[in-house]
Amino acid sequence: MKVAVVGATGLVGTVMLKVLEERNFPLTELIPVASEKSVGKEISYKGKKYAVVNIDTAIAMKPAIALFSAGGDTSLEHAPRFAEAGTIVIDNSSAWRMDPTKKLIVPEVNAHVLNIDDTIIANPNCSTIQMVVALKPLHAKYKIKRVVVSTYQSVTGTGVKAVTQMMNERQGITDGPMAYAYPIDLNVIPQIDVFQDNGYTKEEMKMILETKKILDDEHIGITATTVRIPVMGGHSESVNIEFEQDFDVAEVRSILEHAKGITVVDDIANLKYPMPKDAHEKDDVFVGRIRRDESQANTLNMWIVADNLRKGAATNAVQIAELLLQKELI
Ligand code: 11C
Repeated sequence: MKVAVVGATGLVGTVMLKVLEERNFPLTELIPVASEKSVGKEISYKGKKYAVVNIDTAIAMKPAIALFSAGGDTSLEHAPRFAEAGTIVIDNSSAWRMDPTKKLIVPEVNAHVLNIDDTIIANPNCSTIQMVVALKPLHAKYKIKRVVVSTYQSVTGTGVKAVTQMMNERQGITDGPMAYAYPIDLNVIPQIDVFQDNGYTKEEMKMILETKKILDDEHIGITATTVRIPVMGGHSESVNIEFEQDFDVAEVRSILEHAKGITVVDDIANLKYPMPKDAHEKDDVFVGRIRRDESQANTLNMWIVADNLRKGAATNAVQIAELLLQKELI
C-alpha cells in the first residue's frame, strides 16, 4: 500500500513518519510530499531513502492513503484532488472538521461512524483530542451536562517558529523571529489563534464545536480558555465536568484506568500526576488530579496531559489509517 505524507518536512509530518515506522504500518511505498523548495530532499524511512515530491506527482502516484499536515489552504485545495484520484485523505488541518459531510474522528471515541463513503476524514485539534478521549467513557456512564476547560499549551502546537522564539529568548536573543505578539519565555499568553466576534479565540471555539461533534451531543455545555505557556512536550488541561448523574470517584478512576488510550497517573501521596515532560513522545492521554468539585453537585475535576504532536496530531491520524484497515474500508 502506498502512503503519502503531505507536509512531510514539518513538525507534525516528521512525527507522522516516526509513528508510521514505530507502529509498523503496512505500507509498501512512502510518498513524502512537501513544498517545491523541499522537492528532491531525501527522507529516511525504515532504512530506505525516499525523495520528496510535489503534490501533483504524489496524486499521479495514486497512494491508498494521504496523511495531510500542511495547513488548511493546502488541504482545501488538494485533499479533494487526492480523493478524486481514489486516495483516502486523513487531514490534520481545521479545513474540513466542521463540514457536516466530513467525519471528525478520534478512534477511541467514534470509530463506529466511519464508513466506505468517507474519502476525506478530519483529524481534530490537539487540545480537543486529548480531552474527548478522557470525557467519552465518563459521558457514557454519567452523561456530561457541562465542561469548563482551561488549557496550558506547548509552543510546539504553533510550530518550529515558536520553538525557535522560546529558545532564542531563553538564550537572551531578543531580535529573532517572533511567532507570538509577545515574549513567551517566562510568560503566559491567554490567546491561541485569532479572536472571534464573540470574544473567544479560534482555538477555544475549536474545543467547543469539535467536542460536541465528536461526542455527537449538541446538548453538552462547554466553555474554554486556551493559554500558551513556555513548555514543550505536551498540552495540559484543567477540566471541570458537571454530570447529569452522581458518581463515585473511585469508580471514575477505575473507568478511566480501563479505557483505551488512557493512563491514569494519580497518586498524590507520592506526588504523582501527569506532566508534559513525562507525556512527551508517548501516545497515551494521561489523566490525574481526579477529585470531586466540592462546590457543586455531580461535578468532577481532573487534569489531562498528552503529547500534542503525537496523540494530538500524528498518532491519532495514523490510528485513523489503522482503523480504515481494521474496518476493511481500504
Ligand atoms: C495549538 N492546537 O496548540 C493548536 C495547534 O487546528 O490543528 C493545532 C491547530 C489545529 O496552537
